Amino acid sequence: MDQTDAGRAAARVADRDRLYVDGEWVAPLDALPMPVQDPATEEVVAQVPAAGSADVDRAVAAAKAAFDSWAGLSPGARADHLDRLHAALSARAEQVAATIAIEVGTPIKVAQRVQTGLPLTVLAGYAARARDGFDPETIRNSLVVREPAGVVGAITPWNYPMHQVVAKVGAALAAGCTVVLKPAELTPLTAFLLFDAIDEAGLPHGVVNLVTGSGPVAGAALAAHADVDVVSFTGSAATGAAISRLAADRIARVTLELGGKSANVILPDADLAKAVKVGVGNAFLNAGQTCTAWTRMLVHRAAYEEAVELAAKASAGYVTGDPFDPVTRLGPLVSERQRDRVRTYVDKGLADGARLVSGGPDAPVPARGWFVAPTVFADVDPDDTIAQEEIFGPVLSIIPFSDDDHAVEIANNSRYGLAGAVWSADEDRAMAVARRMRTGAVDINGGAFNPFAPFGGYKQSGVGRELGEHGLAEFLETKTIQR
Ligand code: TXE
Repeated sequence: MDQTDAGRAAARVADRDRLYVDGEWVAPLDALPMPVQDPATEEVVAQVPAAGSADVDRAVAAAKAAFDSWAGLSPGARADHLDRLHAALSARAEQVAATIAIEVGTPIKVAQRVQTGLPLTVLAGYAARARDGFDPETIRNSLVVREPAGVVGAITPWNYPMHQVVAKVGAALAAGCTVVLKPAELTPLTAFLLFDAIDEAGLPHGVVNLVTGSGPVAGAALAAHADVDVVSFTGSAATGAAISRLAADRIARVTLELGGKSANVILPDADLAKAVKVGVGNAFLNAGQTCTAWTRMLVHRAAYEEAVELAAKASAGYVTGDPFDPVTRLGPLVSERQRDRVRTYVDKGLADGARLVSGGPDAPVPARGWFVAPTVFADVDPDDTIAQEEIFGPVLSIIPFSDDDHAVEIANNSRYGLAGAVWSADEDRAMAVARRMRTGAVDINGGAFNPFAPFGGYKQSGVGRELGEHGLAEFLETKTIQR
């Protein structure tokens, strides 16, 4: 057994033929088997159920039946349950990271730190938050209380399969809601591990339920379900719009975390080497399959050619390969479809006349697995397809600007508004640019991601916020009691 086989073995991947409903692993009512593939080997590693609407109905009924007693528990008692879940999930951390490396293709070290460590931090945070309780507010003669919003339908994508699930489930449970989760069909194995932990932690029956299956069948049935009060979705803008339409007929609350095309603005007085290095790392994290990725690097003309050279060199230094090889920094794309999609964008960049400075269609990649070489384009027109559409692959576009106003104009020339960055030796100047960017988050000089601060988008990047107090608010109703 070589090193990569040993790494894969830690995931202990097996077929799963049950769903988790009403506190038990149950046989599906009308499921077909659905394959899960390892994008680095292209092999089918497991089969899981692709459930139909009858299974969604049964799971929603269980969540509805459990709601009153879960909502009626004290927040402290809910915190005890979340603490037990945190302990059970922590005990599986190594298995979770290896499973994510297998089904997403994330390099194992990133899978451990970002894909596994981060959700554990978020879950611990929500347990602690529930323990603090929800004190009523007094406004003149009124008492304003916050109450759980009801049954939550959570629909999640494949790029950060544990984090995106925990951001929803942790907040919903802390708030007193009950949940049905429909995870992405490409990465259901991570969700099964969470539910193994839920089962071990002994959460009350029906409080949290798992239905695996396709988006158009199980996902749509959940979003359209009359007894789902809140639909919490992360994924593409097109699917987010479809889900909003399904929820609109019954006026259900919808929160959407969608795509991005974030700008990394490097002002002329910035530490250029650092800004470019961190910027390339951000754009290529998880093979570029990150909604907040800074996929547009905006550089002042005075430093532009130097930045292009630095970025090309950094990109060429990325080792592409098996996620379980410790030297790998760039794994495969999650699926053959995603790989083909990214290749199409690279071809489009060339056809539109962008200057290829690293990677591209002819750069070598492993023969087996759905790889795309890390690719950097310079001289990208801000209106070009590769500067406008979310590619979701390791493709960086570098764009020159002439002054701060011009940088802001290019940064905001996007239908998205999820994240971004500004680099400058002058913090006031960076802050002024950050404030003008129409986006849900901006990092100044490499400020680190804060999992307790609100996360979400302007414009077509979404509706609502996740994480921290703002994320919790999406799962709470507000009631005014006059006295
Ligand atoms: O996403 P989908 P896909 C972007 C990224 C990527 C593109 C396509 O640009 O290249 O989307 O990815 C469920 N009713 N992001 O096709 O379709 C589906 O089963 C209800 C950005 O994989 O949005 C899965 O659970 N549910 C992003 C989830 O939606 C439906 C993360 C996401 O899948 C459904 C992922 C339907 N009709 C992709 N159709 C981010 N914001 O991080 C699908 N689903």
